[in-house]
Amino acid sequence: MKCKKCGGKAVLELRRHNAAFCADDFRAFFRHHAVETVRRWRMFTRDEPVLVAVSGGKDSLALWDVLIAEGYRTAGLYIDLGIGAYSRESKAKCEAFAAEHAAPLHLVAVAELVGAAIPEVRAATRRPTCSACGLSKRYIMNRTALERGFSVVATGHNLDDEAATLLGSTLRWDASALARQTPVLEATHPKLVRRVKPLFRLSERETAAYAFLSGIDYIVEECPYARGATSITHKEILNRLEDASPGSKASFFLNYLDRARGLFQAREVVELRACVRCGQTTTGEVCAFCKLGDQVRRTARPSEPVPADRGDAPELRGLISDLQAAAEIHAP
Ligand code: Q46
Ligand code: ZN
Repeated sequence: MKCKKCGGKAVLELRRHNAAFCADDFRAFFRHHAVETVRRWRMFTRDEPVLVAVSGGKDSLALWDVLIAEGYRTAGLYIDLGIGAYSRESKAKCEAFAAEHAAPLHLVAVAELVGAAIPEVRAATRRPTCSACGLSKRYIMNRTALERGFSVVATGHNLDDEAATLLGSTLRWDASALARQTPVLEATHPKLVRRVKPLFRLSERETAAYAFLSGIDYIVEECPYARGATSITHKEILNRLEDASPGSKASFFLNYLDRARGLFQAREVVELRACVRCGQTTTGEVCAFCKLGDQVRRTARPSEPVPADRGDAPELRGLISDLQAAAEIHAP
Protein backbone atom coordinates (compact mmCIF):
# COMPACT_ATOMS: atom_id res chain seq x y z
CA MET A 1 0.00 0.00 0.00
CA LYS A 2 1.46 3.35 -1.03
CA CYS A 3 0.83 6.81 0.38
CA LYS A 4 -1.47 8.77 -1.95
CA LYS A 5 0.58 11.93 -1.35
CA CYS A 6 4.26 10.97 -1.37
CA GLY A 7 4.26 7.40 -2.73
CA GLY A 8 6.09 6.17 0.39
CA LYS A 9 4.94 3.27 2.54
CA ALA A 10 1.37 3.84 3.73
CA VAL A 11 0.47 3.11 7.37
CA LEU A 12 -3.29 3.68 7.15
CA GLU A 13 -5.94 3.00 4.55
CA LEU A 14 -9.07 5.16 4.45
CA ARG A 15 -11.60 3.21 2.45
CA ARG A 16 -14.23 5.93 2.36
CA HIS A 17 -11.71 8.29 0.78
CA ASN A 18 -10.30 5.54 -1.40
CA ALA A 19 -6.84 6.56 -0.17
CA ALA A 20 -3.91 5.47 1.96
CA PHE A 21 -1.36 7.68 3.72
CA CYS A 22 2.01 7.56 5.42
CA ALA A 23 2.09 8.88 8.99
CA ASP A 24 3.15 12.46 8.16
CA ASP A 25 0.75 12.85 5.27
CA PHE A 26 -2.13 11.39 7.26
CA ARG A 27 -1.51 13.88 10.06
CA ALA A 28 -1.42 16.72 7.53
CA PHE A 29 -4.62 15.41 5.91
CA PHE A 30 -6.33 15.26 9.32
CA ARG A 31 -5.26 18.78 10.30
CA HIS A 32 -6.30 20.17 6.93
CA HIS A 33 -9.74 18.57 7.27
CA ALA A 34 -10.24 20.04 10.75
CA VAL A 35 -9.05 23.53 9.78
CA GLU A 36 -11.17 23.53 6.61
CA THR A 37 -14.20 22.62 8.74
CA VAL A 38 -13.48 25.50 11.13
CA ARG A 39 -13.18 27.90 8.18
CA ARG A 40 -16.12 26.69 6.08
CA TRP A 41 -18.51 26.52 9.01
CA ARG A 42 -17.24 29.85 10.41
CA MET A 43 -16.63 28.29 13.80
CA PHE A 44 -14.03 30.83 14.93
CA THR A 45 -11.25 32.99 13.58
CA ARG A 46 -7.57 32.90 14.37
CA ASP A 47 -7.93 35.98 16.60
CA GLU A 48 -10.74 34.62 18.71
CA PRO A 49 -9.79 32.89 21.98
CA VAL A 50 -11.23 29.36 21.97
CA LEU A 51 -11.94 27.28 25.05
CA VAL A 52 -11.33 23.61 24.17
CA ALA A 53 -13.24 21.21 26.42
CA VAL A 54 -10.85 18.33 27.12
CA SER A 55 -11.70 15.04 28.82
CA GLY A 56 -8.30 13.37 28.58
CA GLY A 57 -9.60 11.13 25.77
CA LYS A 58 -8.22 10.90 22.22
CA ASP A 59 -10.80 13.12 20.51
CA SER A 60 -10.57 16.23 22.63
CA LEU A 61 -6.77 16.04 22.97
CA ALA A 62 -6.41 15.47 19.20
CA LEU A 63 -8.57 18.55 18.63
CA TRP A 64 -6.49 20.67 21.02
CA ASP A 65 -3.30 19.39 19.38
CA VAL A 66 -4.54 20.37 15.90
CA LEU A 67 -5.64 23.85 17.00
CA ILE A 68 -2.34 24.52 18.78
CA ALA A 69 -0.33 23.26 15.77
CA GLU A 70 -2.37 25.47 13.43
CA GLY A 71 -1.77 28.58 15.51
CA TYR A 72 -5.22 29.17 17.00
CA ARG A 73 -5.54 30.96 20.36
CA THR A 74 -6.66 28.19 22.70
CA ALA A 75 -6.99 27.28 26.34
CA GLY A 76 -8.19 23.93 27.66
CA LEU A 77 -11.06 23.36 30.06
CA TYR A 78 -11.06 20.19 32.14
CA ILE A 79 -14.28 19.49 34.04
CA ASP A 80 -13.59 17.25 37.01
CA LEU A 81 -16.59 14.94 37.33
CA GLY A 82 -15.19 13.25 40.45
CA ILE A 83 -15.65 9.74 39.02
CA GLY A 84 -12.97 7.91 41.03
CA ALA A 85 -9.85 6.64 39.29
CA TYR A 86 -11.25 7.50 35.84
CA SER A 87 -11.39 11.22 36.69
CA ARG A 88 -8.02 11.24 38.44
CA GLU A 89 -6.33 9.64 35.46
CA SER A 90 -8.05 11.72 32.81
CA LYS A 91 -7.22 14.93 34.68
CA ALA A 92 -3.56 13.90 34.88
CA LYS A 93 -3.52 13.32 31.08
CA CYS A 94 -4.92 16.80 30.44
CA GLU A 95 -2.48 18.44 32.83
CA ALA A 96 0.45 16.62 31.23
CA PHE A 97 -0.70 17.61 27.72
CA ALA A 98 -1.12 21.27 28.75
CA ALA A 99 2.33 21.31 30.40
CA GLU A 100 3.98 19.71 27.36
CA HIS A 101 2.45 22.29 25.02
CA ALA A 102 2.83 25.21 27.46
CA ALA A 103 -0.89 25.83 27.01
CA PRO A 104 -3.25 27.23 29.68
CA LEU A 105 -5.67 24.77 31.26
CA HIS A 106 -8.74 25.79 33.29
CA LEU A 107 -9.94 23.29 35.90
CA VAL A 108 -13.49 23.28 37.24
CA ALA A 109 -14.97 20.59 39.51
CA VAL A 110 -18.64 19.62 39.25
CA ALA A 111 -18.63 19.18 43.03
CA GLU A 112 -17.82 22.90 43.51
CA LEU A 113 -20.88 24.00 41.59
CA VAL A 114 -23.47 21.26 42.14
CA GLY A 115 -22.44 20.47 45.69
CA ALA A 116 -21.48 16.86 44.91
CA ALA A 117 -19.48 14.84 42.40
CA ILE A 118 -21.22 12.75 39.72
CA PRO A 119 -21.42 9.47 41.75
CA GLU A 120 -23.16 11.37 44.59
CA VAL A 121 -25.41 13.19 42.12
CA ARG A 122 -26.36 9.78 40.73
CA ALA A 123 -27.25 8.49 44.20
CA ALA A 124 -29.14 11.64 45.18
CA THR A 125 -31.24 12.12 42.07
CA ARG A 126 -31.72 8.65 40.61
CA ARG A 127 -31.87 10.26 37.21
CA PRO A 128 -29.76 8.67 34.46
CA THR A 129 -26.14 9.41 35.32
CA CYS A 130 -25.27 10.60 31.83
CA SER A 131 -28.19 13.01 31.71
CA ALA A 132 -27.12 14.77 34.95
CA CYS A 133 -23.50 14.64 33.84
CA GLY A 134 -24.23 15.99 30.34
CA LEU A 135 -26.35 18.81 31.76
CA SER A 136 -23.55 19.73 34.21
CA LYS A 137 -20.87 19.67 31.51
CA ARG A 138 -22.85 21.89 29.10
CA TYR A 139 -23.62 24.34 31.91
CA ILE A 140 -20.02 24.50 33.17
CA MET A 141 -18.61 24.90 29.65
CA ASN A 142 -20.87 27.84 28.92
CA ARG A 143 -20.51 29.53 32.28
CA THR A 144 -16.73 29.14 32.42
CA ALA A 145 -16.36 30.50 28.89
CA LEU A 146 -18.50 33.54 29.72
CA GLU A 147 -16.77 34.25 33.02
CA ARG A 148 -13.27 33.87 31.58
CA GLY A 149 -13.71 35.83 28.35
CA PHE A 150 -14.17 33.16 25.65
CA SER A 151 -16.88 33.58 23.02
CA VAL A 152 -16.61 30.02 21.77
CA VAL A 153 -16.26 26.51 23.22
CA ALA A 154 -14.94 23.68 21.01
CA THR A 155 -15.60 20.01 21.77
CA GLY A 156 -13.99 16.88 20.31
CA HIS A 157 -17.17 15.20 18.96
CA ASN A 158 -16.32 13.13 15.90
CA LEU A 159 -18.38 11.76 13.01
CA ASP A 160 -19.19 8.52 14.87
CA ASP A 161 -20.50 10.47 17.88
CA GLU A 162 -22.66 12.69 15.70
CA ALA A 163 -24.00 9.86 13.52
CA ALA A 164 -24.84 7.77 16.64
CA THR A 165 -26.67 10.73 18.22
CA LEU A 166 -28.57 11.30 15.00
CA LEU A 167 -29.54 7.63 14.77
CA GLY A 168 -30.78 7.69 18.39
CA SER A 169 -32.85 10.84 17.83
CA THR A 170 -34.25 9.48 14.57
CA LEU A 171 -35.28 6.18 16.14
CA ARG A 172 -37.33 8.23 18.63
CA TRP A 173 -38.30 10.89 16.05
CA ASP A 174 -37.26 13.42 18.67
CA ALA A 175 -37.88 16.59 16.69
CA SER A 176 -36.31 18.95 19.27
CA ALA A 177 -33.15 16.89 19.52
CA LEU A 178 -32.95 16.75 15.72
CA ALA A 179 -33.34 20.52 15.50
CA ARG A 180 -30.55 21.06 18.04
CA GLN A 181 -28.01 18.73 16.41
CA THR A 182 -25.61 20.94 14.57
CA PRO A 183 -21.83 21.36 14.39
CA VAL A 184 -22.23 25.06 15.22
CA LEU A 185 -24.64 26.04 17.96
CA GLU A 186 -24.84 29.81 17.67
CA ALA A 187 -25.02 32.05 20.72
CA THR A 188 -28.67 33.09 20.51
CA HIS A 189 -28.67 34.90 23.86
CA PRO A 190 -26.13 37.24 25.51
CA LYS A 191 -25.56 34.58 28.19
CA LEU A 192 -24.67 31.88 25.67
CA VAL A 193 -21.38 31.27 23.90
CA ARG A 194 -21.06 29.52 20.52
CA ARG A 195 -20.47 25.76 20.75
CA VAL A 196 -18.62 24.10 17.88
CA LYS A 197 -17.39 20.63 16.85
CA PRO A 198 -14.44 20.96 14.46
CA LEU A 199 -13.90 17.16 14.17
CA PHE A 200 -17.45 16.34 13.11
CA ARG A 201 -16.40 15.21 9.62
CA LEU A 202 -13.58 12.96 10.88
CA SER A 203 -14.31 9.43 12.08
CA GLU A 204 -13.42 7.94 15.43
CA ARG A 205 -10.90 5.65 13.71
CA GLU A 206 -9.26 8.64 12.03
CA THR A 207 -9.11 10.54 15.32
CA ALA A 208 -7.62 7.52 17.12
CA ALA A 209 -5.04 7.18 14.35
CA TYR A 210 -4.16 10.89 14.56
CA ALA A 211 -3.74 10.72 18.35
CA PHE A 212 -1.63 7.56 18.09
CA LEU A 213 0.59 8.82 15.27
CA SER A 214 1.06 12.16 17.02
CA GLY A 215 2.22 10.47 20.21
CA ILE A 216 -0.59 11.97 22.28
CA ASP A 217 -0.86 10.31 25.69
CA TYR A 218 -4.59 9.93 26.29
CA ILE A 219 -6.82 7.86 28.55
CA VAL A 220 -7.91 4.66 26.80
CA GLU A 221 -10.44 3.55 29.44
CA GLU A 222 -13.94 4.83 28.99
CA CYS A 223 -15.97 6.39 31.76
CA PRO A 224 -17.37 3.51 33.87
CA TYR A 225 -20.91 4.86 33.38
CA ALA A 226 -20.61 4.64 29.58
CA ARG A 227 -20.98 0.87 29.75
CA GLY A 228 -24.22 -0.39 28.27
CA ALA A 229 -25.14 3.05 26.91
CA THR A 230 -27.46 2.84 23.89
CA SER A 231 -25.12 5.17 22.00
CA ILE A 232 -22.56 2.33 21.97
CA THR A 233 -25.11 0.01 20.34
CA HIS A 234 -25.86 2.71 17.78
CA LYS A 235 -22.16 3.06 17.03
CA GLU A 236 -21.85 -0.70 16.54
CA ILE A 237 -24.76 -0.72 14.10
CA LEU A 238 -23.28 2.17 12.15
CA ASN A 239 -19.90 0.42 12.06
CA ARG A 240 -21.53 -2.64 10.51
CA LEU A 241 -23.12 -0.44 7.87
CA GLU A 242 -19.78 1.26 7.28
CA ASP A 243 -18.02 -2.11 6.85
CA ALA A 244 -20.58 -3.21 4.28
CA SER A 245 -20.62 0.13 2.52
CA PRO A 246 -17.75 2.55 3.26
CA GLY A 247 -18.97 6.13 3.51
CA SER A 248 -22.44 5.31 4.90
CA LYS A 249 -21.78 6.99 8.24
CA ALA A 250 -20.67 10.24 6.61
CA SER A 251 -23.52 10.09 4.12
CA PHE A 252 -26.08 9.57 6.92
CA PHE A 253 -24.91 12.54 8.98
CA LEU A 254 -23.71 14.99 6.33
CA ASN A 255 -26.83 14.54 4.21
CA TYR A 256 -28.92 15.13 7.32
CA LEU A 257 -27.17 18.48 7.76
CA ASP A 258 -27.70 19.38 4.10
CA ARG A 259 -31.18 18.15 3.48
CA ALA A 260 -33.20 17.59 6.63
CA ARG A 261 -31.87 19.69 9.50
CA GLY A 262 -33.49 22.91 8.24
CA LEU A 263 -36.93 21.30 8.30
CA PHE A 264 -36.64 20.55 11.99
CA GLN A 265 -34.97 23.85 12.89
CA ALA A 266 -37.71 25.88 11.24
CA ARG A 267 -40.26 24.43 13.68
CA GLU A 268 -38.18 24.88 16.80
CA VAL A 269 -38.69 28.32 18.35
CA VAL A 270 -37.49 28.51 21.93
CA GLU A 271 -37.62 31.65 24.03
CA LEU A 272 -34.71 31.90 26.41
CA ARG A 273 -34.39 34.06 29.51
CA ALA A 274 -32.00 34.39 32.41
CA CYS A 275 -32.31 31.98 35.36
CA VAL A 276 -33.46 34.02 38.37
CA ARG A 277 -30.86 32.24 40.51
CA CYS A 278 -27.67 32.01 38.48
CA GLY A 279 -28.30 34.19 35.41
CA GLN A 280 -27.61 31.42 32.87
CA THR A 281 -30.21 30.69 30.20
CA THR A 282 -33.41 28.75 30.76
CA THR A 283 -36.87 28.43 29.24
CA GLY A 284 -38.49 28.69 32.70
CA GLU A 285 -37.75 30.62 35.89
CA VAL A 286 -34.97 28.50 37.37
CA CYS A 287 -32.54 26.60 35.14
CA ALA A 288 -32.17 22.83 35.12
CA PHE A 289 -28.69 23.06 36.63
CA CYS A 290 -29.86 25.06 39.67
CA LYS A 291 -32.73 22.57 40.11
CA LEU A 292 -30.22 19.71 39.99
CA GLY A 293 -28.19 21.39 42.75
CA ASP A 294 -31.37 21.78 44.87
CA GLN A 295 -32.21 18.14 44.44
CA VAL A 296 -28.71 17.05 45.41
CA ARG A 297 -28.77 19.18 48.56
CA ARG A 298 -32.24 17.94 49.56
CA THR A 299 -31.64 14.25 49.11
CA ALA A 300 -27.92 13.79 49.63
CA ARG A 301 -27.26 10.07 50.19
CA PRO A 302 -23.98 8.24 50.42
CA SER A 303 -22.83 7.47 46.89
CA GLU A 304 -22.70 3.95 45.47
CA PRO A 305 -19.22 2.75 44.58
CA VAL A 306 -18.10 3.77 41.10
CA PRO A 307 -18.34 0.70 38.86
CA ALA A 308 -14.92 -0.89 38.59
CA ASP A 309 -13.24 -1.33 35.22
CA ARG A 310 -13.94 -4.95 34.30
CA GLY A 311 -10.92 -4.97 32.07
CA ASP A 312 -12.97 -6.07 29.07
CA ALA A 313 -10.97 -7.08 26.07
CA PRO A 314 -10.96 -4.09 23.70
CA GLU A 315 -13.07 -5.88 21.09
CA LEU A 316 -15.79 -6.36 23.71
CA ARG A 317 -16.00 -2.70 24.52
CA GLY A 318 -18.30 -2.09 21.61
CA LEU A 319 -16.64 0.81 19.88
CA ILE A 320 -13.93 0.49 17.28
CA SER A 321 -11.61 0.67 20.18
CA ASP A 322 -8.58 2.87 20.22
CA LEU A 323 -6.41 -0.16 20.59
CA GLN A 324 -7.83 -1.80 17.48
CA ALA A 325 -7.26 1.37 15.53
CA ALA A 326 -3.75 1.69 16.91
CA ALA A 327 -2.96 -1.96 16.24
CA GLU A 328 -3.76 -1.71 12.57
CA ILE A 329 -1.32 1.12 12.13
CA HIS A 330 2.09 -0.22 11.42
CA ALA A 331 4.20 2.17 13.43
CA PRO A 332 6.32 4.23 11.06
S1 Q46 B 1 -21.89 11.60 30.24
FE1 Q46 B 1 -21.98 9.55 31.12
FE2 Q46 B 1 -19.99 10.61 29.73
FE3 Q46 B 1 -20.62 11.68 32.07
S2 Q46 B 1 -21.22 9.88 33.17
FE4 Q46 B 1 -19.46 9.27 32.00
S3 Q46 B 1 -20.34 8.42 30.12
S4 Q46 B 1 -18.58 11.20 31.35
S5 Q46 B 1 -19.32 11.28 27.77
ZN1 ZN C 1 -29.56 28.65 37.23
